[in-house]
Amino acid sequence: MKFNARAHSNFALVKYWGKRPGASPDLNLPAVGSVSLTVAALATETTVEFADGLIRDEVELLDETGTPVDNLAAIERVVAHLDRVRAMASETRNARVRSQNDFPMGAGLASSASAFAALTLAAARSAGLNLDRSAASRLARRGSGSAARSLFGGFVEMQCGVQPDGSDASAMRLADPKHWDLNVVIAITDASAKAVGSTQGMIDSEQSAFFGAWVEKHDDDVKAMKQAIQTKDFDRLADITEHSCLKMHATMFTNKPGLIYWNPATLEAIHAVRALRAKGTPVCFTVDAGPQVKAICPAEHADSVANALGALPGVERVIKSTIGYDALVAAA
Ligand code: 2P0
Repeated sequence: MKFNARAHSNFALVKYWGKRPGASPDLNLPAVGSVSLTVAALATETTVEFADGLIRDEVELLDETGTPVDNLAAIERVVAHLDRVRAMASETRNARVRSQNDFPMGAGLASSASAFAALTLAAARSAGLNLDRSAASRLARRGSGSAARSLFGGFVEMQCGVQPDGSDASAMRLADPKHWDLNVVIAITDASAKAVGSTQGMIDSEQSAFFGAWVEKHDDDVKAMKQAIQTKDFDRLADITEHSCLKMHATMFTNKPGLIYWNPATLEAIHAVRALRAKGTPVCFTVDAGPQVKAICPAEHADSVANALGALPGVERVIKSTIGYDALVAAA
């Protein structure tokens, strides 16, 4: 059977950065938990069919214009994930995979989150597995840590877990998309693929002298963020979001050699967000493993935030998004 899945990207308010020490790389266990928002405007659609007569997996990755992406490392990551599904389902056949993002890949817009969430759902169903959301989230995590969160819409928590087999390291919904009408305004400052991927970036950051402090204080941020979401306390959400983002980047800056994903326009956009907030607009920023700035604000302020960020010289374009819903899968 052929299945098609669609999953949205997500941005962390409290970041995941770093792997659990000593854990198997294949389990991909995070060192810290995280809290994210699912992003409606960014999605991946993936079709998978395990079929007779294929001598190898046939993987076609398409960019937002429908052009095939020539990225061997990305294809190998997809095949490794298909191997996990095959092992779980006792499936011996190869698969045909077609996956398309509607946004730039590998540019700090969490393309691996939506991609591995969609691949997990489509591949699992095509192989005859009937996983609940929690099990699908754990499987998606092995493809990419942030993908575990993209199974769910709304406000999502990823728990880092303590079990050696990762059975408690999965994501769960904290609140429905309708709980709080926030928007994300994404300021694209450079859509090209980054030189250092997140996986390598976070492994390198573990050498930073600040990494221990990052892990030690992390649970406080997760707890405070969950309260801020529950009580819809925007000022608190803003403070924790910026704090978690800057702490994460501090572990990158203080690696040897330091990893700097930001460009001058990233910093311009950060200051522009802070200036808006100082003048009374409820808005905060976050930046992931790339140079794009994501501004988070109540929906009624999204147009003015988008206009302000779009007017900055180094901002190529802005994308406005509501909060996204659950990933979906259906027979194709
Ligand atoms: C996050 N990022 O919480 C953080 C913030 C980027 C910066 O999760 O190695 O691609 O595949 O598990 O999920 C990006 O890391 O890393 C990420 P892997 P992933 O969204």
